[in-house]
Amino acid sequence: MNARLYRSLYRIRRVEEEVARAYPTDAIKSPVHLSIGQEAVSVGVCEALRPTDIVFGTYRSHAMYLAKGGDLNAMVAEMYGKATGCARGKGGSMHLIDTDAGVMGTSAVVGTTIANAAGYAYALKTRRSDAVVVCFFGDGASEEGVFAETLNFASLKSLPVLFVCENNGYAIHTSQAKRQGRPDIAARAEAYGIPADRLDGSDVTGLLERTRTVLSGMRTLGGPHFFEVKTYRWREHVGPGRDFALGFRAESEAEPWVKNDPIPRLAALLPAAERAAIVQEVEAEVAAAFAFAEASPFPDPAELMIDIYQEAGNALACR
Ligand SMILES: Cc1ncc(C[n+]2csc(CCOP(=O)(O)OP(=O)(O)O)c2C)c(N)n1
Repeated sequence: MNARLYRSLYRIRRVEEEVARAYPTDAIKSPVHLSIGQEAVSVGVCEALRPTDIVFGTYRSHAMYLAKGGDLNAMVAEMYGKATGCARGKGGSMHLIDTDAGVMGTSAVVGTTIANAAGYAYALKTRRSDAVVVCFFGDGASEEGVFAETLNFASLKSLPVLFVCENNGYAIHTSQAKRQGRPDIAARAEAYGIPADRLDGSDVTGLLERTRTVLSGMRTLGGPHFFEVKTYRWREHVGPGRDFALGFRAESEAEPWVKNDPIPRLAALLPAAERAAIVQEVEAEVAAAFAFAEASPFPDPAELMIDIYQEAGNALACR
């Protein structure tokens, strides 16, 4: 299992480092919100999921998409605005989808997918499916009205949804302490009667084990669960760089998280040859994905009016 977790974490880290490298060349046609430093949350949780389980995420969801098995080539091509992208080049980094892998969607609008996830869980319950839905969102999203409304509804209807709040302590440049009267987000879930855990986002194995336990209960008994996972964003809110020079947070705050990075910690547990083989394989896969994106065509102009919403009265062009 260590090798599997290491591979998944290392792969996501390397993809995002390559995104950061490519970004200044303008090959990437959408803003990027990197998960670097937060990968273990997605990997720990998604490793416990079945292919038929469903995830919803935010604009910061490269890690979730890949951890759930989303197609790497299609993700990179999407960022490049190419026709081979997972949203045919129209959505960019913030709107990733791979329904075959159970990645239902991500959104630029803070909080949107919290309600989407509950809706999907409601449908699963109605169909008596034993699949579950996991919804990833940030601490800032917990300030949206839809958060409170959805927790209430999920509790009322006993929906099979695991809410995962990735609490990285910031919404853009504003710390949680400057935004929330009571920082204990898990307690808000408990107030709706939803059992909640407060977890460490650096502990990928602990996250995996806890998710497995919670999901086995959820598949048989139903009902929502809530994780508040403490984590830390290493890069700027949006873009490939660092933002410590802006003064809203100190680099010393990041240091313990960087020191506790699960990637080198897991690497140290693997035999050198096994680690080297994983690195070689991942490097080749990542390079191939960027080459695929580079070589892919841009969408045909005729695609502009396909798969979009139109005003009532006009035909909806849809595949
Ligand atoms: C409804 C809505 N309000 C405001 C914004 C602007 N906005 C974009 S990201 C963001 C911060 C959200 O922070 P958080 O939920 O903690 O997620 P993180 O970026 O830390 O992953 C805000 C306010 C938005 N995109 N959507």
